[in-house]
Amino acid sequence: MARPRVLSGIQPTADSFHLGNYLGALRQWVTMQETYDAFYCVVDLHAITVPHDPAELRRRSRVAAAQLFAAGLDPDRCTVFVQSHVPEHAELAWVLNCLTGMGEAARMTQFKDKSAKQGENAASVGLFTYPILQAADILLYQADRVPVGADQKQHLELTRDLGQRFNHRFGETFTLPQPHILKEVEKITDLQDPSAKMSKSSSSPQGILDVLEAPGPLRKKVMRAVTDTGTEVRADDENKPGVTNLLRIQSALTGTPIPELEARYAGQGYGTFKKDVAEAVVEAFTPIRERTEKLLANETELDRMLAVGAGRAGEVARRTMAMVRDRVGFLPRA
Ligand code: AQP
Repeated sequence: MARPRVLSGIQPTADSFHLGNYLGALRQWVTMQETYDAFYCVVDLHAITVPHDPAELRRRSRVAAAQLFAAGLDPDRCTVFVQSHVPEHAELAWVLNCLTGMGEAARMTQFKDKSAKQGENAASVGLFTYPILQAADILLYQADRVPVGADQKQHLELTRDLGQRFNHRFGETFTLPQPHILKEVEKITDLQDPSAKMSKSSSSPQGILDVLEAPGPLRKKVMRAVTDTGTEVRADDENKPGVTNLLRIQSALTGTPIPELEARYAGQGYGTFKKDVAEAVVEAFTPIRERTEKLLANETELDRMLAVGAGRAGEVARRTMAMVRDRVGFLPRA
């Protein structure tokens, strides 16, 4: 029997992925390559929905791809590619744009948040239609599952609605995807503001742990993470959101259940606990950083790996788009 298909993407909008990306997405990508027919992309088309510098985008796209391979994605087990190498993403997005209501798109909270930051009139139409491009990414590969963090739930619902609408109007074409969200790591929060998600665009440098960061600063940031005035290491989202976030991080990184961690640090205060969290982070990130540096040292080989991925992704994308063109009523090219 064919393996179920998985698709997920990540934006090349920073010089490094952060712990939220790693636990909420990347680590699951690595696990899922074993049991799924997995497609993972560096979504550079999404990255230009906000103002960008071309040279920086090129550099960050390679850094993103290198981190994916360094985190354990194996080109023999899954397909890793750059979104703009497969033009069908943009083509399908156009078709889906024409099926999306203005009000429907306007309800997307990520657009509201991001455009509020830029000033409503400064935000691009591309930022507005971002979720529709994301729907195209997913539907193009007929994905059964999409591993994401909690922030992407609403976009996944839109994807299902658009897929269903297309199927209803033009005949069965798309698989409707299910989100794949791990409850324990669906929202890693900012170390300085545990009410907000850890985020490259809105976290302060002290609030975010970067995968490519050196051990020294990583340790310092964890030690300075906001906790609360008590001393008890206990999971309690309401009263101890900072400690709870650190417990989630340590539990996810070491595979130790939270109650076991609570028992281990009983009566010890925050110091030892934070030190151990910092070590767990450094231990997880160091090999990824070292492998990323090696991969980036040979750009030709990295670009070749991405070309192989684009070749495989393109085959699937072309098959879906041929069907879409026909169903929509576009004239075949003689
Ligand atoms: N804090 C988080 N906790 C859990 N999962 C998270 N993800 C992001 N932040 C967290 C997941 O990472 C994947 C890649 O996301 P992206 O490239 O779309 O980046 P993002 O969501 O835009 O990440 P940021 O840091 O929040 O960037 P900005 O600030 O630009 O919006 C997704 O699966 C996401 O759920």
